[in-house]
Amino acid sequence: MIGHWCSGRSLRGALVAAVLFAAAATVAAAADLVDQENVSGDFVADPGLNAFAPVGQEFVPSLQAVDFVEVFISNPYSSLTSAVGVELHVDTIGGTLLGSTGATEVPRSHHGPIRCSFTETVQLDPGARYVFLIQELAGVEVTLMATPDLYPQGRFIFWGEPYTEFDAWFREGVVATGTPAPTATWSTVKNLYR
Ligand SMILES: [Ca+2]
Repeated sequence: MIGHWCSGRSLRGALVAAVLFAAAATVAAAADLVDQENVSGDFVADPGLNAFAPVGQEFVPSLQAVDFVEVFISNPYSSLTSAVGVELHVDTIGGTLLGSTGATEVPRSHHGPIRCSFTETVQLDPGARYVFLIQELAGVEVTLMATPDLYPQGRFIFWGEPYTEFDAWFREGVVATGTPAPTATWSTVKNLYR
C-alpha cells in the first residue's frame, strides 16, 4: 500500500486530487443559497422591458434576507450592450423601496440569466410578499423571459399590473459567506493563561 502511494504517478494523482478537492471545497463554501425560484425553460412570453414597463415579479421569501435576483434576459437582435437593474419593493410594485442593484450589463446577443446584486443585503420578513421590478437602464430594448404560472407564491407584472397567467424566470437568494472565524477578545486570551 505504501509502495503504491510512493510511486511518482500515483503521488501526482493524489496531489491533483487534493488540489481539485480544495477547489471544490472553496466553491462549495461560496455557494449561493437560493430561496425562491422559477427556472423552467418553458417560455411563453418575452415582454420588452421598456414597452411593457413597469415589469416585475411577486415572491414570498422563506429567508430573512436577499443578496441577489437573477432574471432571464434576451438581447437577441442587438449588437449593442444594454444594462438592467432591479429594485425591491414591499408588497406591490409601487410599495416601499427596500433596495436596488444599480446597473448590470447585458452583453450583446445575450440569451440567459443575468445576476443583479443588491448594493447591500436587504432584510426581509419571511412569509410577506415582495416585488422585484426590472428596469432597463441603458442600451436598446431587451426582453424578459416568462413562463406559464409555475410559481404559486406570486404573479408576473407588466404595465404595472399583476397577471396570474405568467411568472418570470427568476431566482433569488443570499450569497453564503461560510462560517466566520471566531474573533479572540482580550478576555478570552487572558483566560487561556490563567
Ligand atoms: Ca405565479
